[in-house]
Amino acid sequence: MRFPKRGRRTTSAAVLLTLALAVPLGAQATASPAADRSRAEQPAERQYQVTGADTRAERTAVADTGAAIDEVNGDSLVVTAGPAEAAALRSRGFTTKALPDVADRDEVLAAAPSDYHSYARMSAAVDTLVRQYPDLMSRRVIGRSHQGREIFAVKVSSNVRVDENKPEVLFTHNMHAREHLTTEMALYMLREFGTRYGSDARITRMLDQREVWIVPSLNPDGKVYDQDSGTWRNWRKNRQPNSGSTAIGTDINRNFNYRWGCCGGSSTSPSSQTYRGRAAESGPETKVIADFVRSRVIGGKQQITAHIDWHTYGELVLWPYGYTYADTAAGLTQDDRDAHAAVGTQMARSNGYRPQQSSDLYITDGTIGDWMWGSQKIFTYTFEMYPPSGHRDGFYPPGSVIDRETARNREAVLLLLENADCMYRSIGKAAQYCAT
Ligand code: 0X9
Ligand code: CA
Ligand code: ZN
Repeated sequence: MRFPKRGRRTTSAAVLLTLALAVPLGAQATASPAADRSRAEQPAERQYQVTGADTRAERTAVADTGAAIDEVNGDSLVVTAGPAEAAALRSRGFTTKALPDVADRDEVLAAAPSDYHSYARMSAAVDTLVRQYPDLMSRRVIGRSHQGREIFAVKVSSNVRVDENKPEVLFTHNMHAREHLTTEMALYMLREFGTRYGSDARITRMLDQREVWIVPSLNPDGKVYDQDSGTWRNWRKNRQPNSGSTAIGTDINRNFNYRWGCCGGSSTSPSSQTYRGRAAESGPETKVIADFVRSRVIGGKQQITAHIDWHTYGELVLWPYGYTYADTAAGLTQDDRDAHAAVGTQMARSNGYRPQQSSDLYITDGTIGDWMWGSQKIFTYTFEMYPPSGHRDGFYPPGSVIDRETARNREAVLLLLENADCMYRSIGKAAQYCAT
């Protein structure tokens, strides 16, 4: 990721003062708040361009150092790594080139933190929508983050106060802190459902026949940390301390309890971007969403049939598994794989993203997608939103793209909802799998 030069300096004296006050006392000896911050939290964490890795096996070797792969561009990758991961990359024969430093970010990024809803503004916007459409939307706190913030779900359906017998569809957003466009995607969907119910035939039908759950932020602590100081911090993980280490955070998307840590797709090191946590579901945010999904098993039957976990970036539609290169594996038959691929490909045709199995990128383990399918048999997709790999906007595109890039996924969302009553219809096997 390269950052556009913008001549704009947004760091006001007030912001600098706030930052200085937010820094732990022991770290205040040096002059620059940005330097203090990175010394106190994640020393010298930065993005690198890595060359020499052009196969999925080599990308998995890169990921195995504990670096987070942010981009795949042919034989060149962009990763976020600390010094240990960068050294490991070099010792394995990869070439690393440092990209512009995190501390300079506020001067060069196209997006200002105020271009995106903060957690507080997002929560207020959701409250307004729920008040505006009380028969269609309700908000429920499903648990709390490490720092005690509310993780909430919005249910959207006709007759919303009654738990009806309709296929349920789940959308989770912003598990990775810096992926702010995904929270905007949640707000877009809520606005679209609210304003079009009763006038748009497809939306009306879907909200009559499905119960939709939208979780706009799975990682409120990380979002606040990344956005609310006035300068972006390129933060990914949650904000949970790790005992025996000064490094903060667990990667929620390596912390789920299906083949957790099995396959070299996550790190045991707390300083890594892909730290898997001390145990599966050790991250409170992981447990909150897993408990919520388990709570949707009623009379022995999982009510949720389909799920999208929204991320940025790369413009991809991904399906399970991530822990293995194999197309089929335990609990994932050829028909399961084919139905995932059929609906995934349809959705990708509608938004222009690239459809593929998750492990085609690189091996990951303990992800939400592998757990959703492996443990709950919920059809599940990871969407990597705008921009495409190699684009300078990276995790922080300017606010001017939000409307276009959220509306771009309207059709994909409707396609998933329309298939959610019988995902196997997409491969012509409704009679075999969905007879009632
Ligand atoms: O590595 C990740 O967690 C995701 N990419 S991101 O750049 N947003 O961090 C991809 C996860 C895909 N894996 C599965 N769905 N199994
Ligand atoms: Ca129900
Ligand atoms: Zn992500």
